[in-house]
Formats: sequence, C-alpha cells, structure tokens
Amino acid sequence: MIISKVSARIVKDSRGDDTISVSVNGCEEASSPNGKSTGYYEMLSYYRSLKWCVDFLNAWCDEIVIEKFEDLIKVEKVICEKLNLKTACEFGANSLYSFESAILKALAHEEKKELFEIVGKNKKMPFPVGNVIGGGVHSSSLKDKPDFQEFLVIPLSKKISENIKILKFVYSEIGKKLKIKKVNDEGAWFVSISDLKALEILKEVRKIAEKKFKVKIGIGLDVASSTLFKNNHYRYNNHSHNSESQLFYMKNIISGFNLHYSEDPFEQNDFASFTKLNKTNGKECLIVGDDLVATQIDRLKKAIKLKAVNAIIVKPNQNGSLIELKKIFDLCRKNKIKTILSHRSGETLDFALADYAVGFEADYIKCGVATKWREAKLNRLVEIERKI
Ligand code: 2PG
Ligand code: MG
Repeated sequence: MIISKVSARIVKDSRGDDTISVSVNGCEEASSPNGKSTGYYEMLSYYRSLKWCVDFLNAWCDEIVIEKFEDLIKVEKVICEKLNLKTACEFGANSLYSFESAILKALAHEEKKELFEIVGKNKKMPFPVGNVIGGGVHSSSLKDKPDFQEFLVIPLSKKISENIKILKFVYSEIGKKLKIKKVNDEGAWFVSISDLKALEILKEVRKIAEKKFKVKIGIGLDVASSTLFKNNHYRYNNHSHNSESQLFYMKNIISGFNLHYSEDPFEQNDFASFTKLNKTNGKECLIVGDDLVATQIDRLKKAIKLKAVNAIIVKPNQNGSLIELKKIFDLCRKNKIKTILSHRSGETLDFALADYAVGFEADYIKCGVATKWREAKLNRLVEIERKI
C-alpha cells in the first residue's frame, strides 16, 4: 500500500472536548481519546496545537510504501525529518497515534485483513476491566464522592462474551442497589458514597455474580493517587496519609477486600512505595503502574529494575508511537509483567483498541462497561472472538 491521501479533522470526544480523527486513502477513520487524570510523564497530545497538527496532516504529500506493521517506522522518520524532532512522539501522542492507526486501518483494508491481524501474528483475548462506580476527578462535580477514581470488576472466564455479560450484570445490580441513574465521565455510577462502602457493595455483588455465573471474578481499584497527592500527603475526604501510612492503608485494603487489581496506589514519582507493596502483596494482587510508567519505555525499564510493579497500564495516547507500544508489550512479556491496554476517560467511538489488545496480546483491556463509547470496544471484542 502507498500512503497517497491523508485527511484529518477535529471531532468531539465523549466529554465534548476536541480531539483528532485521521483517515488514510479514504479508509476508515482512526481517532484519539483524551485523558483527564493525565500523568506528568505522558507525551503532549499535540505538537504546537491540535489545529496545527490537523493542517500538517492535511498537507501530507509523501508517498510512503507500507507493507507491514513495522513500516510505520518509515512514517516516523519522515515526521522527524520534516519537523526536526528527536522522536516522532514529539509530534504529539494524539496526532501520531491516530495517524499510525489510520495507516494500519488502510493497510488492513487493502490486504483484506482484520486490523488485529496486521498488528501481530499471535492473538490473545484479554480479560475486560470494567469501571462500575466512579469517584475522584472523573466525578469532580459531585459532593462526597469516593476518593478512589475507579471501582473495577474483572470477570475471569475464558470467553470474552461471557465476561461482558458478567460485567453488565454486576454493573446493573450495583445500580439497583444504589438506586441511582446518573453516571460519570466513564459511564460508572455517579454516587455520594465512601470508598469503603463502595468496596463493600462491590464485594457483595461479586459474590452474587460468582454464584450465578460460576466464574471467578476479580475486583479492583484505580486509586489514581497522583490526583490525591498534594504537599507530600494523600488528601482524602476525611483523612490524609503520608507515604508510609498510605502504604499501610493500601496493604489493608488489598488484603481486607481480597483485591485482584490495584492501579496507581501511590503517586507517579514514588517508585519506592510501589516496590514495597509489590514485595508484600504482589503475589495475590496486580500492582499496576499507570501514571508511574505513563507508557514510556524508560520508566518501564526503571520499574522493572526496581521490581516496582507486576503489571502496567498501556495507553496508546500517552505515547503515540505504535512501534514503541509493541516494544513495551515485548519487554513486559519478557519480564513477566502483565499488561492492561487502556481507554481514556474522554473516548471516541473508534473500536481499534480492541484490535490492539488482541494483536499485541494484552492480558487485560480496560475500556469501561456502559455507554456507546465503551461498548464500541466490547462489541468489537465479541466480533473478534467469533472470527478467531
Ligand atoms: C486512568 C484513566 C482511564 P484518564 O486513570 O486510568 O480510566 O483516566 O483517561 O482520565 O487519565
Ligand atoms: Mg489510571
């Protein structure tokens, strides 16, 4: 395939914020989501500005031959030369990701293949991680909301269609229990409730669902600690912790609620506390770095060296380069670090995340439960399961 025509435009994400959407050779568009609890170490979304990147792509006239995934490197080289950049990621994580993803979609179209087949030879179905009760900055307009950003459910059946059924059941049972209809940025229940009460409800509903479906179901948290951390303390609604007492608090929550998954239990610079928690609780629970690693290979290498995590979140638009993403997945596999390919809180209807999860062989995919933006990815996973 030769890249002959590139068109880019500004579209809205699920929160109504602007983002970029790109199409190559008139094929299906690829767009980028937007985060809200953004990490300090993620790449900037755009070089100069969104409008500037859109204009740059619309003026693209380099005819590059793309025959396989690895040929994306040719595009990255041209971008670096044109803009005098050290790495193509500096073109902006949103602009680079949507451009590269649009190229792969066009290649899949031309080769009459599925996108996931272009991404990798092996295929693996991820377990879904669904956000069912919301808090933190994703529920920022609510009073007395949970401090933890996300209360997560992880059904562990081998069949994705079964897992999605379980997720939806748990989500709706919790809604009934809480007697609410409002949802937050990610479609999770938007409710004034304490962290511990939310965890209790999760535990109760998990028990009901495990009995009904006869499947093991994990529960978890995205603490999103960097957003709680101010002046060296984690500031909760009714209490505050220094790093030592935060460690104690997290250990107790993991053991007390038998958590399968704990994301960003400490702020993005505190490798040392991650290492301590991984040492004591890493056998029973995934100690997941999101803002800590921010989908940056150097930070991943540091986390591996310090044994700070046993799992990481990978967000394509924290980095931008799909070539780098592949390296990150390979490095994780080599070091037995579990991978969770993740959406952002401001999503688009693009379902490519599902194809990347399968093609990159992610262990988990975090993409929410309800709302059309999250369901686009889940439905695509079911379609892929049928095809493979
Ligand atoms: C997170 C994400 C997605 P945001 O913290 O893991 O749930 O949130 O996209 O706002 O960074
Ligand atoms: Mg997170």
